[in-house]
Amino acid sequence: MTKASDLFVSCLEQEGVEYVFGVPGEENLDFLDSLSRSKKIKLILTRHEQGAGFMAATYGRHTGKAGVCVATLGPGATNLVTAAAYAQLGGMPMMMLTGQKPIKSSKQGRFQILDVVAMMGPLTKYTRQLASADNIPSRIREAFRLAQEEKPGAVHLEFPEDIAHEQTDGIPIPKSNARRPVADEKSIHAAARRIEKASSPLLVIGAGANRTMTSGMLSQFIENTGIPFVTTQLGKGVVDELSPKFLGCAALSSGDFVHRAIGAADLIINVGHDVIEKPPFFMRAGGAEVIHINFRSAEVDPVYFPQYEVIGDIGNSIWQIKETIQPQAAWDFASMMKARAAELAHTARSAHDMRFPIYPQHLVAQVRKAVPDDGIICLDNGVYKIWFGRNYPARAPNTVLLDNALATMGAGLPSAMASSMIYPDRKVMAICGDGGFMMNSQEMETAVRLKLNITVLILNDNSYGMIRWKQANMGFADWGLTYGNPDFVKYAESYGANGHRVTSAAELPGVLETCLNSPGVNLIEVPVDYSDNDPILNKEIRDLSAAL
Ligand SMILES: Cc1ncc(C[n+]2csc(CCOP(=O)(O)OP(=O)(O)O)c2C)c(N)n1
Ligand SMILES: [Mg+2]
Repeated sequence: MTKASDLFVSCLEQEGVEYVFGVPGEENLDFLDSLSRSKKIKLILTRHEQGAGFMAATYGRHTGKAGVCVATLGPGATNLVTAAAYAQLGGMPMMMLTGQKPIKSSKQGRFQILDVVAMMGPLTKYTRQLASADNIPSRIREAFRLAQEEKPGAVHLEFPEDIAHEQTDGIPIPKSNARRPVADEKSIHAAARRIEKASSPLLVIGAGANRTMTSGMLSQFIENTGIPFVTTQLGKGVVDELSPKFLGCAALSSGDFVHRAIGAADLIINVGHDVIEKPPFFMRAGGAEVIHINFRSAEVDPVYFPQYEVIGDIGNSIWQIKETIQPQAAWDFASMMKARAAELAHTARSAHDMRFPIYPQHLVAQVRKAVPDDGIICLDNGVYKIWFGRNYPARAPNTVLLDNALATMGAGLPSAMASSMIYPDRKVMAICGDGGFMMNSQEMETAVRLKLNITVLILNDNSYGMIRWKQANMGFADWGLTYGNPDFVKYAESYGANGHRVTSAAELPGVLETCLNSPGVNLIEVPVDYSDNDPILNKEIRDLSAAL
């Protein structure tokens, strides 16, 4: 016989779990004790459950294996809610474990008790209470299977205190090696023939294409056929964006050069489209036709009704189409290429803007120069996400981690921390607004304690800049969105991190270089001026691309 919490940990080991991130409570103490004896799994204690959840989700995003986080009942579980939504909407496999009072007999009334299983319902693919120790192996296997299967997402198990110290003769259930189904030949041929017939085909790469096997297949497809590509924000980096075939990332909703390029296509090969992202294009009657290539069939929408669908493993579908397609001399990409050339010329003009506080265009250019191609930047959520999405060429998958699904603030620092744990030999940078950073800044202590090597760049505009910009766009008065900040240099130092403040545009490259090459946690505060948002993002880009 085995103690239930020991069996739980053995099942996690069987799933290949390396870390459990979290903030345990009294109701998790049996689990914690069992975990202390594991030789394979490390506990990563955080300072807030949200930080643990964001780290676990990011672990899932990088590895494809569910990241695990633990919290207590009630308040611990409610603190995990945003991270659950982040993983669920963003397609990141994550398993949440929460404790609960004894379910068979409890003498504490309803103190701290919430129906956590029900609360997690809309936020997960699977949420269950472990009501018997005998069910632990099957529930855990099922939770991991669902978290990791397309579309990956969040799952939740509640492990009540009395069940945790039951005895059971259960044993872990081994993982099966199920393969994903592949698309059938007829749909492959229909797609290939349609692409051959097109005048100006274009590839759009979205969130679902960001999978290990897909990246190589898509790169080969583009190389062999010469068909250009654009990406959504979550498709960034799936294919090298310094490729001459890259036409841009749809970071703005409309009116950008990239939309001009999309408008020049008569056929869109839409790979890994996920409706959770703002659509990079809207279908209309008589407009460009669409081939939907995905793990699942297209969700019905008034602006999305693809004429062709290739359903099955995306990497395999792309490979199969590549094998049968005949690239056509008649394909015409001239208008698309013109839009891209105009965009590159426009971006280059402002890359060396030396005004201070820093302008975002200059900042993006300098960060790109400082970060190696395999370096990872993890963006929090604010105005700069648009500038990085548009202007930062990602060269490899998962080198730009951003959240264009839940688009939550507060994930920048935890996702950089998890990235650095998984890839200790790569340069990792969190890029946060002053608002987003402060939402989980307490994890600086965790980062220092774990001896992580990360750089945390904070863009200081003393405000919720993104909302202030939208407020101005909508013609409202500038009101209610500014605040004060701590002295970020002293703040960093109080955690045992290194603090730097950039005081001129010329200083930025040197400070970036120093921080990226120094061990430990390095924080850089950069004052930022967002006054170009309106003239450039709202006007200049629209006018220039409309005039093409
Ligand atoms: C958790 C959360 N709360 C609120 C928002 C709405 N929101 C989006 S961007 C933003 C402001 C971000 O401010 P900051 O982090 O300072 O970045 P900035 O835009 O100023 O560069 C807010 C409040 C959100 N996305 N997530
Ligand atoms: Mg700000």
